[in-house]
This record gives sequence, C-alpha cells and structure tokens, in this order.
Amino acid sequence: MKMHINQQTDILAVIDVQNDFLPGGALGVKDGDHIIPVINHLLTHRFQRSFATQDWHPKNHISFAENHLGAKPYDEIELPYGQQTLWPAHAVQNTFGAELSSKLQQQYFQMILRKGWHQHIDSYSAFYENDQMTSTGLVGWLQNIGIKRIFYTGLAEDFCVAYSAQDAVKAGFQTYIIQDATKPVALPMKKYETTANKARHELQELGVIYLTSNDIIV
Ligand code: VGL
Ligand code: ZN
Repeated sequence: MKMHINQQTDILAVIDVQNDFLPGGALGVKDGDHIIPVINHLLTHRFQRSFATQDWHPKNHISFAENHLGAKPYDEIELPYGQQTLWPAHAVQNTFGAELSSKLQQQYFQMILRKGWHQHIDSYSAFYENDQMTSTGLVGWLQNIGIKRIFYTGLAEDFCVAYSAQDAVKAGFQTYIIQDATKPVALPMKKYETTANKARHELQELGVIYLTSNDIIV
C-alpha cells in the first residue's frame, strides 16, 4: 500500500529506542537493533517531522519487580489503577540503559518526551500514563503543530508502541505502524498466544493501519 507523506501534517514517532530495550540491555527486545537502520532511513529521507519518546524511570519505580517483595519479572500485580506487569529494572534515569541508542540519527527529533517518571504510575503510552488519566501533554503538542497522522516505529511493538497507537486513535489521529521498524517483547498469553498477536488484533480492530517502510513515499 503506497503512502504519500505530507511534510506538514504527518509525523514519525520513534518510541523508546533506548539501550535497555536493545539486545544486551536489561529488557532487550529480540532483533530490536534491526529496526535502527530502517528508522534512520525514514528520518533522513522520508519524514520532515519526528519526535522520540524515552522511558525514564526512577530507581524505586513501581513497575520494577525488585521493588515488590517476593515478586519476579513478568509477574502481574493489581495496583490502584489496574493490572500491571512487573519488569526487570530498566530505563533508570541517568543510566546508559536509559539513553537513546547512539546509532539513531537523533539530530532530527523535534521533541523528546520522557515518560514513566512518576514513581507510582507506569506509562507505556506516550499520551496517558497507565492510570489512563494522567496526560503527558502530547495530544496538545501534536494538535498545536497541526499534525493529523502519526506513523509509529520503535520498541516495543506490543507495549509502548501499541498503547501509544491506541491513544492516538482515541485522540483522533490517523494511526499507522511501520512493521519493519518495530519489534515486540511477545510475552506468552492464553487466548492470543503472545502479547504481540493480541496487540495486532486489537489495533487492527481500532483502525490502525499496518504498512512497511517501502510503502512510504515522499
Ligand atoms: C516498555 C515495558 C516496560 C516499552 C517500557 O518501551 O515497550 N515495555 N517499559
Ligand atoms: Zn518501562
């Protein structure tokens, strides 16, 4: 599906391409590094507008298994705002793991949004924290600069990319996911087998369009 980019109203979103989410990192996504050349190509030759997000947790963050007595990574717990997956400690503020990959062409980002900095609330989405109420302000920024369509890349496809895509649809943006520029954590699940299958199924239902970087033309 060929797709023409409008340089004023389309924006490339680069979600959490940080050392901890890359192979060898604390929460390394399999083949996560393979997406970097694809994203760099899109930044350099396809999109004028782009922003990045950066998962940015305090050491005592509520999403870390090590901060809950007797818990282990990937356990599910009940918090005041609902279910929360527990993770290995990752993206800790001011650590190497939290830095955006030095292989990314970061000079193009017009904005870098940090999220997940509230100790007691996780934030997968770039728009709303996991309580689904606390806003990061991103809707306002995108609307103010005239954005109509968001094209997603980055990590992880089934968590921060998926939640951000879902909130983008709810906020009224046309929403796309560039398949060869994202990779999932793919945790095992009952009904859908993996969190990646669940995310793809639900996002397609919502009207999110999947395409590949080859489909994008200027
Ligand atoms: C993410 C789990 C925990 C992500 C962030 O970037 O997808 N996943 N924190
Ligand atoms: Zn996180």
